[in-house]
Amino acid sequence: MIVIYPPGHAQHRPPSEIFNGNRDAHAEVPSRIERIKDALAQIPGVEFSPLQRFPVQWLKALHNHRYIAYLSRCSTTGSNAYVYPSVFPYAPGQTTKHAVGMRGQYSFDMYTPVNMATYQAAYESATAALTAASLVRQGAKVSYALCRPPGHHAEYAKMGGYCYFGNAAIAAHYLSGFGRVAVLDIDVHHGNGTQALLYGRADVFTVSIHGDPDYLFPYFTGRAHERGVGKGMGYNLNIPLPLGTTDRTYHTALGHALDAIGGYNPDYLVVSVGYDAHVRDPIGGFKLSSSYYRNIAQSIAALHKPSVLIQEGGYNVEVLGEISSLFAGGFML
Ligand code: SP5
Ligand code: ZN
Repeated sequence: MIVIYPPGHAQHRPPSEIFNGNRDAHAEVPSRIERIKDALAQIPGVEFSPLQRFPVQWLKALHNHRYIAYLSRCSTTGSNAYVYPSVFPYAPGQTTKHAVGMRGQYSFDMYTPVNMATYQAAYESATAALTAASLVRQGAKVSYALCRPPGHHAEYAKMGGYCYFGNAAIAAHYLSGFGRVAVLDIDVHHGNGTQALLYGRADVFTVSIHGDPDYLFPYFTGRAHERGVGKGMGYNLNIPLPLGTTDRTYHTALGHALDAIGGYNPDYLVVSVGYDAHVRDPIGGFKLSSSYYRNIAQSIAALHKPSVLIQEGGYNVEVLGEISSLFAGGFML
């Protein structure tokens, strides 16, 4: 397994997220990825490989160029202070040049602030995903991009859910130039961004297992009736599960997801790996055990597809080392 680590992530450290008018400690902290990196470094058969350079065109393939330019401009402010949205567009398609307005124009929540380090970190995170994809295209069986910030909530022109660029969708789009691609998202939250960025496509099959949006972020998407649009109809599969879901229930859903992916018969697999369905995650609400993560990995690896693992969520820093070891180890069994 080849692991890609984006060093710039550590400069992006939002202090807080705004929830119901309160400033809560931000869950998406740098130590998450440090713990995972340290754990993976202990595993025989894991090697680290540096970030390769990819031009911004790879971001523009899936994101609005003005959105990218906005994030890029935020990196030139010379201020370490994080800015948050206050006012959101009140009708579809509305735009503004006002700094306060733009924060809302390019966001869908108040959990995902920006400072001068955010663009570089998010760009490197996407680059880690692209590097991992290129290594698999060149023949590696499995690569693991330690993406931070995460990506699966980022929309075409909006940040949200701690995400800025759609790392998994970007990697999938890259690989779609070389064959059919399936994306499997096991983060506990619905990957609304991945879904939206790939919704009209039949050359990328997107599957997500997640907490029922009636009870969990991102609330507005992730329902089973969302199956794609146009040529992409039938190439998006959502499997929502109730809060409190255990290993047993999850395993049935995972079986359905893997059967569907096997039927699609992709040349490449992209896995959005979140560890926030773990029983000790502070925001997930599922009850998966640590040892079951080895089982999940083994089941996915049994598809025998060249696979790119993309880090998404997982917020209990105390257990991320253990879970990621079991997951990476399970993939290499
Ligand atoms: C990538 C990823 O996993 N993003 C998840 C974003 C979900 N954030 C939800 C934040 C929940 C707010 N905290 C509630 C505190 C109640 N006291
Ligand atoms: Zn998540």
